[in-house]
Amino acid sequence: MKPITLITGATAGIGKAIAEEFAAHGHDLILTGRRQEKLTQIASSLREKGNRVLELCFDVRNREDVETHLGNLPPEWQKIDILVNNAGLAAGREPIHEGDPDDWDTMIDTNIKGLLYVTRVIGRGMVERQSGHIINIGSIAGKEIYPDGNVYCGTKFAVDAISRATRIDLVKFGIKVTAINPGMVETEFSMVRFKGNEDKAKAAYRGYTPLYAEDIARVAWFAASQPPHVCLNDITLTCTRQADARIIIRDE
Ligand code: NDP
Ligand code: 8X3
Repeated sequence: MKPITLITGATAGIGKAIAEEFAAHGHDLILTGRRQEKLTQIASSLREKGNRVLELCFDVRNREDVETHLGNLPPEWQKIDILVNNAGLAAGREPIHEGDPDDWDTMIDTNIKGLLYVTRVIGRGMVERQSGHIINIGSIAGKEIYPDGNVYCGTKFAVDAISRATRIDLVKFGIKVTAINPGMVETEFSMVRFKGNEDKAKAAYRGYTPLYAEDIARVAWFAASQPPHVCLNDITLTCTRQADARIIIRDE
């Protein structure tokens, strides 16, 4: 039996790149996201390369859907070795008094509550089997705050805390928990954050070479491929031009 990896938010960006990386290393994959068309495209291209793929289209914010889809997996897909909690987003970037509460709800419901719903269902099976690895995609925004990052940073600080707490709860079952905290990665992230404003989205990556989704995927694979007695707990990475959550050296 090949190892099974479940990746949330695998229709784009970091999740898609992790799917491709783990597929290249022979894993069977459960891929989730809300966009069925994208899921089908990615799953088909991986199947063409010989990987077994299960596509599940649902919104991680919907607890019932999470439990229905992930709590009733076909028997051959139930023994999940690695869970990558990647689905997430930033919505808006404004000072706190100008923020849109609907954006706050979206970020809190996706980045925190969605991650919790998925972890609870998949974690139960890992506990029963006394093995597994949970990889949470946090952010540098979960290590340091920056101007107008308020609620997004709050959700990623929560991911940082939840990752550490999950490790404490599950260590006795032999389950690894790794948090990967990237700085700026060029994906659909900024188009989503700035609600389709291409100028603002492009400006986020202008004048320097940011991280790419494949860089995060390589690091995720590095964490996943350590021997059983080694757990990489917490990895923060940035592109070389980025020093922390605020300082990026851009060309003039
Ligand atoms: P993308 O926008 O490219 O991808 C986000 C993925 O999350 C998509 O597959 C999307 O799928 C999925 N997603 C979003 N909301 C939901 C939802 N409610 N239910 C299910 N899936 C959802 O962004 P990234 O790849 O950059 O982001 C991935 C993760 O990495 C996020 O957690 C983000 O916070 C984090 N991150 C990103 C950084 C960056 O600079 N890009 C840096 C640090 C961390 P669909 O739309 O099909 O549902
Ligand atoms: C995404 C990176 O710096 O925009 O988590 O918050 S940042």
